[in-house]
Amino acid sequence: MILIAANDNMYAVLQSGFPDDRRSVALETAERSYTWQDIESRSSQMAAWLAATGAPAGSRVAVQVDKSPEALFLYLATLRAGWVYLPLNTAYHEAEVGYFLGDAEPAVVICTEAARSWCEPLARRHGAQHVETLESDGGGSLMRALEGQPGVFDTVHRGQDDLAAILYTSGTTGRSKGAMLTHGNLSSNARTLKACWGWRPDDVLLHMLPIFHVHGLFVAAQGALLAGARMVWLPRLDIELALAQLPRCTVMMGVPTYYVRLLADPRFNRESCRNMRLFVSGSAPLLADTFNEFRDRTGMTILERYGMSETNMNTSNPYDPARGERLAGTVGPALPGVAVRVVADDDRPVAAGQPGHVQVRGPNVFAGYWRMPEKTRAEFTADGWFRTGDIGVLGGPGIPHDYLSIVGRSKDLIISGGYNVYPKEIEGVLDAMPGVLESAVIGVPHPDFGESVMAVVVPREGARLDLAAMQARLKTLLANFKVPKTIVEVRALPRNTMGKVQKNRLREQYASRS
Ligand code: MCA
Ligand code: AMP
Repeated sequence: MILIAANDNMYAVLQSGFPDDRRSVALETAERSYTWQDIESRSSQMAAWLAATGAPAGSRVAVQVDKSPEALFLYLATLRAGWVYLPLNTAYHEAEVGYFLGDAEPAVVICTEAARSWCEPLARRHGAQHVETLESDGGGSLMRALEGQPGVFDTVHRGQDDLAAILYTSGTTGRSKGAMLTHGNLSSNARTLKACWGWRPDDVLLHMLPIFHVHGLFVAAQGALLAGARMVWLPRLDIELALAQLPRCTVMMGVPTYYVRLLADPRFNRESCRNMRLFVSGSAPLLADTFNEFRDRTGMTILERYGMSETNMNTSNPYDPARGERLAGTVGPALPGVAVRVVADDDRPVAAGQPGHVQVRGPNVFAGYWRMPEKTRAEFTADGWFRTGDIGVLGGPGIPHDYLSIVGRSKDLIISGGYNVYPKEIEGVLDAMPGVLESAVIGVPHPDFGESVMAVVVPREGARLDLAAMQARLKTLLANFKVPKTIVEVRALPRNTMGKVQKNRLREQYASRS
């Protein structure tokens, strides 16, 4: 008897959820609809093209393009070909992209027509053999290159531990790290979320998130694909379009800013949500005020969950009321199969209700940082727990003992509108500017983005700083969400007796300066 091992390729896993009738609609944009057959045949053509480049399975495809159905098919094609997907935020500038390409050495780079003039030479310099373009309307040289490629493709066999994607997350040292996610990481989390959040084939997901991050790609899009559910595919958060589409949708996911902006529109009400069964929030803390206002306005309770690029989703407030209440300010219990603990500096669990470092373990936890074995070792305990860098509490007054609340971060990180900004990176750029002696970058409360980036700079002796010119210069060097919304000049930074800058004092001082 010949035993054929199941294919653990994430595409094969997703495909197991596709409806039998491949002629039904999978995804719709304002312009057109795409069937499940379109997904199969388009991803086949792209996978066949990747395979025809001759680069071996495991090669990287770096993608910095605007959101489109074709961009999603490209991700699926990468899985099918057994390659590794490397999505990049469209806000990144040349210097930022250059770092990623140099580190990941992709064989193929896909960019926009507008970026080709700088991206192609950069990609070639770092060894890419193929650079093609993809536009938001589905045009571009990639689509022309697909002509003649077959509409069927045998998805390459991959094991649980084979790499599926690398997601770059900035680091507290200022150097970005590539989190290596395996097919097993992605499939275990997608299956768990499908069961926990009750995904159904008749769901309709309102998809407005970007697809270069875990939230929009793995949690939202893969959730719908695995359920065989339809997606209403919007290029970005657009409240006008959201209000028009919501009444026919059942599920929506967003970072807290999405809910803040929906609530800011008086037309958003119970009627808008008449078919909705699930609103998910994550990537940043959801304020209790937003949670409560949302409940009052719509009669629905946002489900907040907690995840990371390195781990996908770790915890979730319950979907099923029989399993417990959704509580404001908490991110709920660990997902089935995922273990969460809160520990002191010595890695021993703290008492219930006490704050400590959040650590996680499970099939969702990544395989390590790309080409950074030492950094990887440092982020895991001897017994295999991943150090998230978040400070949390399990339980507490009136909160079930297994519910986690994120109460702070041990990593110096700002989350602005769901995007992570590492102060160290911005400080490095500021400190290199003429006339700057030193700087401190902090997060301050912001009504729309939750937190926003602010810089406090100290001039060199006798130097005069032009703060507006510095901000303009930063805009050319850094992705827009990293650029400080405010820059202030001071004579000295507050320091403790060890000489360390006291960012908490700056945060208190500037708390109202968003
Ligand atoms: C845009 N701007 C921002 C941000 N986005 N500033 C600070 N923070 C931001 N997030 C700036 C632009 O530079 C511009 O400034 C001005 O705001 C308007 O830009 P625009 O592009 O029009 O903004 P927008 O389209 O309204 O975008 C805001 C947004 C977007 C909708 C909140 O940032 C977004 O979709 N965020 C979602 C991020 C996300 O998916 N995160 C998941 C990460 P100027 O006028 O000066 O040029 S995954 C994750 O964290 C983990 C795993 C998890 O748990 O999910
Ligand atoms: P990223 O590096 O983009 O994957 O961001 C992961 C970080 O986002 C986590 O380590 C947390 O600090 C934060 N985060 C994600 N979800 C939540 C949430 N629901 N509440 C608070 N912080 C969150």
